[in-house]
Amino acid sequence: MADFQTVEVKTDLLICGGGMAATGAAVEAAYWAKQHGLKVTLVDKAAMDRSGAVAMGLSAINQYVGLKDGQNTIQDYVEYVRNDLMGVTREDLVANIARHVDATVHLFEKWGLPIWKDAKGGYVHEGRWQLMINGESYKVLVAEAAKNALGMENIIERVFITEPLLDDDKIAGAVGFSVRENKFYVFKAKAVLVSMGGAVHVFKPRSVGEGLGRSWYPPFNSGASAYFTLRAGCEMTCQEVRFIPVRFKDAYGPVGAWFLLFKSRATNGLGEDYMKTNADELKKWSSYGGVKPVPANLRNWLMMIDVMKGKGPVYMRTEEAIKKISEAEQDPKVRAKKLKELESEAWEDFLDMTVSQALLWAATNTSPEEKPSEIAACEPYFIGSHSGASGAWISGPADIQNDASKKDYFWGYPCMATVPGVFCAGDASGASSHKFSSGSFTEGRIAAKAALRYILDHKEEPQVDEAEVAKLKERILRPLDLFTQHKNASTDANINPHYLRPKQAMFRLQKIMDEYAGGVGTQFTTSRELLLKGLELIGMLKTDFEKLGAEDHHELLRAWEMVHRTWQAESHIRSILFREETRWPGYYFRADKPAIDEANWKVFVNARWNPETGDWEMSKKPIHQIFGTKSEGHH
Ligand code: SFD
Ligand code: AMP
Repeated sequence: MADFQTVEVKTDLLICGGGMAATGAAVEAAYWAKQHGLKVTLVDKAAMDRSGAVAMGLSAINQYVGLKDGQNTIQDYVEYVRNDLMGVTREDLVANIARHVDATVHLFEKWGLPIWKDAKGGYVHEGRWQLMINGESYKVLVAEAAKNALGMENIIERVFITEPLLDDDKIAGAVGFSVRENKFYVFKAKAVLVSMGGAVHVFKPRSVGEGLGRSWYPPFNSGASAYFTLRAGCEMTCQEVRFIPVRFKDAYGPVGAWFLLFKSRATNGLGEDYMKTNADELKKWSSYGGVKPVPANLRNWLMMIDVMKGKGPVYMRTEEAIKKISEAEQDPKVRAKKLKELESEAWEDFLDMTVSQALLWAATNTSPEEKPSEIAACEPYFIGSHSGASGAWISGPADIQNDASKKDYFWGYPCMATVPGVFCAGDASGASSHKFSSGSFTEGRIAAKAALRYILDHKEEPQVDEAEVAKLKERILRPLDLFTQHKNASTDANINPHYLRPKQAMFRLQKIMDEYAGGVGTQFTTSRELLLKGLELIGMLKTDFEKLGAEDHHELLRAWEMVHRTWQAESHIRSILFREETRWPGYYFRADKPAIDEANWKVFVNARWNPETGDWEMSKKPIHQIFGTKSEGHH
């Protein structure tokens, strides 16, 4: 067997991941742990300074409620999220983050994040909830805060968390391996905070060939949160709610600044504004078609209708928007200055968070003030923190509930999943969309505080079955052994009867998802029969995973990332299959159930893999409205 030393780490709270939620958790946990003499350990598969979704930086903070300035109320935010997700949201979770998120943003500013200011010293808003930042170093900055709080001696980088460890029906820790050294890690913990992001490259991406690997959400988000919680036996929710963002085509530059800050239109190839020409379609989608802003999936859908009719390409009218703003200035000198300013803001928007979009502009001689740029719907992503909703089913807070919701949504510790001791935040927790970077950090703080409270209430040391650990070690390192043993069986190491390389497994998964589960290649359309066939093929892929081969540490990471992604894929298919309606056209369309069905399906779809039987358990969970709607006044 591959010669890996076993390293045992005993801790109280194990934070898995080093992204926005995990750094928030580290800052908060350090504070409470010091008071109670508890140990907190953070493990990231990469280097925290540039790991996860915010690696490249961001140009906006997308959740800021502005409670103190009376700009908005918590109910306003809850309504916004409820409408955007076509009625499917946990209002207790959304509100809990919304009431704390402003304080997080103020901390970011204190730590040195430059937030744009207007002439009066107020924040410059991109839209109602979004603030503009100079955010190239956003991640470095929050990582620094986490490191200062926790101390480097409690942070382990470049270790890939692979599997949960259980003590009967509660969590006992996790195992993983170093991606640099021959070390296998066994973490024993009283509570584990899962914050390992969402999942990318489950579906075939639009970028193939020379562009392969590019995506909007980062490829390093590879389904670890979903896998970990599923394998621990946690109930999951909204696993059918994928996110398909509209992005600048081919390099995935975000559109928010263009739509909201620059107030740009998007038009089809004939110059028509599809939001206007296709507006009648909105009436088909219950009351959600009439809300403002139009839900993200419906905005996608109105655009896709034109694409399917052959009315593409679709353009972001950057030249028109810039002209309109600069021409509002009467003085030619002021106008020229404004034009320069807008031009540099446009480039910075991409340079702050999607550098390759700026490169693509340069490479295609695109000056945004002169010509429009193509936009397109991306491949589907799993991201509980943006406009998707997939993740673990977690307890809400005690105090934001009504009688009915308290029964279904509260089991003692905010952010705790249905398996005792497992806490989730950011992309890892479901049904609380629109947290983004600031809300994920905030949820990490909430989860960490609750996890430490749980540890104080449950002091017993976790019992770990050492025989089980030995088995896991053998299984996790097996791809290295398989490769070493058999690599000379053929002349090309990629084509070998004894093993499958992770990249080949990736192509197979992506082809299955694209063709059977509604990817780009099928215009996001699927049906019961297609899904059933997809499930059969996923089953075979999972069998073949026993034969994954890996040449080195890095490829071992790739191998396990594929296993993780595939579990996300399977729970997605099972959840779309279970929900017999089309609720989010523009995210996916069930051709055999083409309408929304408020009477039967205004519910959460939950999925659980039973670790004892290996069976999947699907269920409906009620949606409780805790906050009112504007017309009824505030509750
Ligand atoms: O414009 C393991 N996001 C935006 N949020 C904003 O607030 N403003 C924006 O401008 C945003 N935009 C945006 C965004 C993301 C991206 C990629 C782009 C643009 C191009 C969204 C936020 O970034 C997102 O909501 C949060 O980052 C989510 O936080 P979290 O913690 O759930 O995920 P993470 O930050 O990616 O961190 C994941 C961590 O887990 C590690 N990890 N560690 C150990 N073992 C394993 N097996 C692991 N697997 C993963 C990762 O290394 C990482 O540290 S805009 O488009 O809307
Ligand atoms: P994006 O760059 O698309 O991720 O958008 C950033 C933020 O702006 C997110 O909160 C989006 O939900 C929001 N947003 C983007 N486009 C629009 C739009 N056309 N109308 C309303 N909100 C939008």
